[in-house]
Amino acid sequence: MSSRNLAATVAVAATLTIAATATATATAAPAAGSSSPWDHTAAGTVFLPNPVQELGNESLTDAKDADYAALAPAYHRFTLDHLDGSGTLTGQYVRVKSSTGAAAQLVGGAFPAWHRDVDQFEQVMGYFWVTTAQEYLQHLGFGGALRPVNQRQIELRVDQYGGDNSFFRDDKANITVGKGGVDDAEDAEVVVHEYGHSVQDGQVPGFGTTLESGAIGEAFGDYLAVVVTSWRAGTPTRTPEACVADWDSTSYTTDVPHCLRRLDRTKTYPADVVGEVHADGEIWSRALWDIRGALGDTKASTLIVEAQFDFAPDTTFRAAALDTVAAAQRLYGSSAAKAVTAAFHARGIL
Ligand SMILES: [Ca+2]
Ligand SMILES: [Ca+2]
Ligand SMILES: [Ca+2]
Ligand SMILES: [Zn+2]
Repeated sequence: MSSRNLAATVAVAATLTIAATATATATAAPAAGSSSPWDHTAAGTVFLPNPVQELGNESLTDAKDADYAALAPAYHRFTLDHLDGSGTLTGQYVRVKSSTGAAAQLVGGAFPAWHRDVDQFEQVMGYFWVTTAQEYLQHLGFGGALRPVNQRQIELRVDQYGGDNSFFRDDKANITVGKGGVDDAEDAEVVVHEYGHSVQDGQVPGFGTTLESGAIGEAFGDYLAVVVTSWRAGTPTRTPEACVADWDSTSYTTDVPHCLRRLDRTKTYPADVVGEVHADGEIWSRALWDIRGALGDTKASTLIVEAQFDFAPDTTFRAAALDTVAAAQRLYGSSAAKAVTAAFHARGIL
């Protein structure tokens, strides 16, 4: 049980929670040398990554899912790729299902310029940002010089479920994004956070069975949310880059800037452990943030993801930190390994 608003008392059902069970099925990639069935593209309208972050306007509110003038500059036409050519949001890395509205369909070769007051907008957001997250991993070399990471077709459901709640169910390679407060899929950082759980499950089936491994899962989702959105939309200039889910969190936070969580808090281990995966994840995510600060985005994310292949499903902070140092050493040598060690040392983990 956990509230997204870490300052709040227990009010909301578990949010951004994970439930680890069985392995998901993989979808076969097209055979090498054959023309890909996933090479279709179409324009769609998205937030990049959310209106609060882009516009720097912390007073934007959900307003019951209304589309209003202050949001207008946050809509962007962008190309959706890796589509299958069916005219729906079905692609190589994600297929979108909705239980709250009709499935998005191409009209004249493009997805209409839906805004946030219609369900299809969230479907397009879910498709775009899951695919973008996989493209980020590929740009790091995963699936090229490095082994593939989570190159399977997951299902993303837009659902009324549970109010303000999104979660990843690895028994079905399934992400569900809820519609409480600001609809979760209207904030790319919520979508990518959930995809982070899928990534870890793809690397280590059933990952995150204990408090510390679960906290690592939450932390990695937050880290991935920030690095993927900065990669695609540019480093934010009007909100702190370390702030996760600036828009979704307007529904349940009062502090400005609105953040679900941050990567740059000063929590240390074990003093700040509270026994809740999201809160304790801020210990781990700060270490990831510092690694990125020391080594840059590409090296940091590459070694962080590469290390995760070695994590046990019930890993501890310490064991996972040692795996991460070892990955840094293998990929980039001693000075990188030292920087990673320093980041975990600063958190009290090593
Ligand atoms: Ca909406
Ligand atoms: Ca929400
Ligand atoms: Ca953000
Ligand atoms: Zn989560």
